Amino acid sequence: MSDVIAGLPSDFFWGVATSAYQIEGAYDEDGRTLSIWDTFSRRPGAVENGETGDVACDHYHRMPSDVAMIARLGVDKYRFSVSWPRIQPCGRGPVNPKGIDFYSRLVDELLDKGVDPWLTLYHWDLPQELEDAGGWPHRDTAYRFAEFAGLVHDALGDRVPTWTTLNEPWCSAMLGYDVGRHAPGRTNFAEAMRATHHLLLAHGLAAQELRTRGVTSLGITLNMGTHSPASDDPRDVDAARRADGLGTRIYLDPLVHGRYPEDVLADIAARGAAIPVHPGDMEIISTPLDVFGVNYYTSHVHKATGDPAVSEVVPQGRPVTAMGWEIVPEGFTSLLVRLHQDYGVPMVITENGAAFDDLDVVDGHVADTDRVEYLKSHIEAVAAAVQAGADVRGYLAWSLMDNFEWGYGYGKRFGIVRVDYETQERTLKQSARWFRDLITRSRA
Ligand code: IFM
Repeated sequence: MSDVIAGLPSDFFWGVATSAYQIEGAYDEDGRTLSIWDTFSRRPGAVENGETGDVACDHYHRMPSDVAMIARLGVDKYRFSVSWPRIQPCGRGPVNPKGIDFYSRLVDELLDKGVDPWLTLYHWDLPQELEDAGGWPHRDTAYRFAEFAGLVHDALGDRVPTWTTLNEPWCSAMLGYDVGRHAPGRTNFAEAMRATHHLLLAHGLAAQELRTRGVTSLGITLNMGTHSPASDDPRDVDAARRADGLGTRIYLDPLVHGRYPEDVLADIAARGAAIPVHPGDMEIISTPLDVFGVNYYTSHVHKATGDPAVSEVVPQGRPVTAMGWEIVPEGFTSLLVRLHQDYGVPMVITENGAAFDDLDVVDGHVADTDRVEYLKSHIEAVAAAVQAGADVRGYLAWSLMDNFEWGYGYGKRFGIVRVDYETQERTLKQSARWFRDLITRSRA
């Protein structure tokens, strides 16, 4: 056990994370309107078994007992997201009092139990009306988001110390508008590039809004891994460069250096698309960050195909999680060291974890030893990065509990707490107990 945390600073913090659509349910209660995920999940074939987030973990109704469970894990922080259509129905106009009240009570419960609230403003649940008006490819959506950020801060800013604007804009832009595997399910690369820029603009505008209101712990969360070439063949090297360009640098270069990378702009232009930059946008997007959130699950090795827009991901023969994602903890170390060297912003691991096949509860226990191993090896990888000089301040496990895993529905379980979706009973898995003990020992 001590090996895992050796090498981490004494003030390193620990937490668990969730997102609104994945756990709340209550999709049509108390004035909430539909989000793009409510619509998309009803599209035949979009989500396995036709599942939706209508009920999910019923967290909306079980919040106090869920917070008590979080507190029992001994974590410092709980990262959650707010549902835009619950707080500001239709994405415009005044706040819905019942919607914001839910989050106000959540924040109070957390503070009462000694857990710091960490609020993410957008984890993929765009109000459907804003999608109907053009969605993220439409510039106005960025301004609507900044307005939303201000409204949320008006209500919760006195009690929430840490604010993340967007979670994984790559998924919103690429999976939502290019690949079509996520809501809203469009398949148009040019729209995805417009969405990418407007998501970054939305982040920058919201960051400015929050800064003027005095927020001092502010950031964005990206999903990343390493991208290596399968061989020295220049075509494979180029395939890895492109994947890193569209996966990492297209976000971090504007955020930190205030410009898009030239090679990425050229790749985009070669595909007949463009980034719609207006004068002043890059200054807004590069509003300084206090904390940069890193979500890590796996890393990739790329081989070129005949199509420069598509690379083949070459399996390396490693063990995989239930998602089919290879387990590559050393990629985590390399990624964090590289991010530190190239961008130099203090980092927090805002998500890391794994889905493994569902295990039954036996005598009150869920023996998820594979998840314990995954978490252990990845926390060790973070410690190795810290030892190599990376500035990483904390680690939040994904996820607090099993939940709606987007296009996979409820079949993929990432929780350290098991959820029985029939009864909504929560059971701490072995991984939750292990994580709790790790936190206790790290304090000692
Ligand atoms: O469940 C998701 C989460 O919503 C965003 N990051 C990746 C997780 C696992 O796929």
